Amino acid sequence: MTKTFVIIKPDAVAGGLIGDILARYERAGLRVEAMDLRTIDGAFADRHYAEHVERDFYPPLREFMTAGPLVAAVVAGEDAIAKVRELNGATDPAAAEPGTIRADHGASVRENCVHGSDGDDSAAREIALWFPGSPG
Ligand code: 3AN
Repeated sequence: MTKTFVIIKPDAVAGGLIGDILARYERAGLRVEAMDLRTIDGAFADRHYAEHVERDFYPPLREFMTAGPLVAAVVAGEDAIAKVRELNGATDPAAAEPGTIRADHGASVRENCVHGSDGDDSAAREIALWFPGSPG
């Protein structure tokens, strides 16, 4: 049993895709353990994307991620980290496998609907950042 951290990004929330995306995770046998609709500020985005803050693509990503509400969630199950990343698809929706969330709904590398932790360490770090006080 593992846990991962998921964001349903502002583009997907605005597009009415919360239910579709959560249904895909649940149909894969995963379960939502914590979930919150919230709008984050730039300082919080900088903490989540600490490894990207110096990158050229970061300022517009920061703008996008703070522009409206997103859904933050802890998703749990067997191989949760890998399963979520498989369901999400490649970062670039144009390169994502057919049937993945990003292939079906993503508009661009930036506006790609979802985030999923990329490993055990990032999952633990992100769960602690977004849901402090949760058992992790
Ligand atoms: P993933 O979310 O697929 O693990 P990361 O961690 O490499 O991808 O990138 C984090 C986020 O940064 C991506 N989800 C995407 O929104 C954005 N991003 C990554 N690379 C680029 C890029 N070259 N141009 C624009 N946005 C990018």
